[in-house]
Amino acid sequence: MAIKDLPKEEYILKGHAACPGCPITIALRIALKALGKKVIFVVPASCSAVIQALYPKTSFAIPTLNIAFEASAAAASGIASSLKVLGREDIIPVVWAGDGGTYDIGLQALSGALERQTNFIYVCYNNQMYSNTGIQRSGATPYGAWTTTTWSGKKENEKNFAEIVMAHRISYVATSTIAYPEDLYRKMKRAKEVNGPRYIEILAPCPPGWRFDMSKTVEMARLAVETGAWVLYEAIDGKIEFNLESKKILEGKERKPIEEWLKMQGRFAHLKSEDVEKIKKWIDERWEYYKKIYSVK
Ligand SMILES: Cc1ncc(C[n+]2csc(CCOP(=O)(O)OP(=O)(O)O)c2C)c(N)n1
Ligand code: SF4
Repeated sequence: MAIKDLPKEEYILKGHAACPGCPITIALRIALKALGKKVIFVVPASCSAVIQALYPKTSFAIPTLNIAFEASAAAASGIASSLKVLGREDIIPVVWAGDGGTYDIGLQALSGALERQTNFIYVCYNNQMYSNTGIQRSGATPYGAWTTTTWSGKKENEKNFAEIVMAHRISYVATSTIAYPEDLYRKMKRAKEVNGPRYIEILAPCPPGWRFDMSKTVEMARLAVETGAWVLYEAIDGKIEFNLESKKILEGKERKPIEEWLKMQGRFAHLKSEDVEKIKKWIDERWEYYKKIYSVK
């Protein structure tokens, strides 16, 4: 499917309050084209809560519950139960949360909802920091990145969050990014068709937070995949399949040097060569691990 073949319906309207070049609105447009309007969105505190515009106006043409930062998966569980009682399981509760609301503060509620096999879709758009409150580090911030709480660069690596979700043994887990809209659309469609908990994580490069020009959002996301800093895969009933460029890399295509991705971002401008070596090692180790999974068929 080409971009021009995506449904014409728009559920994110003009007049939203996102920064120019914001990856969230790109992701939202594609996701909602796949999901359609029979959804109830649950949005914790985040840029997505702000993007909707100021009450009583909204740019979201879908029912949306804005909820406390830590409570999104719990709220979605309540909605899923209510829809079951009402016999309206054709409507899907969808959590739309940032990485701060997912990797850190929302993890307990998410884990509980996954354990209970809640019938919902959880989407984490991962911009690798807390953007809305002014760029603080999160559990998704990569090693070395500048944020307002890691002035000399973060000292820890990011969590592999999708793998934490997979450990709950749910039917569908996928990673995606806005540079591959057809892949994101397909994964959202697939998630829509499955029952039980479904998790999709979207890498979302944020121009002010990562410090790059707003015209480069899509390029930044594509380069993350081509350099191996981000991996595209889906786990269907626990079996992992790698997708597109990531699959090619596993089959022998050379990754682009990680330096190409790092040097496009002001947040890595201070890195010393030993920091770059640490990042390379971390990424190499991850790919070695993926190779092992991939070769066990
Ligand atoms: C319990 C609680 N702690 C902190 C905050 C302040 N807060 C609001 S939005 C936000 C950042 C959210 O980051 P993330 O989930 O990554 O979404 P993004 O802002 O990147 O879209 C924080 C810390 C809050 N609203 N509630
Ligand atoms: S700070 Fe980043 S994620 Fe938030 S609205 Fe602006 S571009 Fe989007």
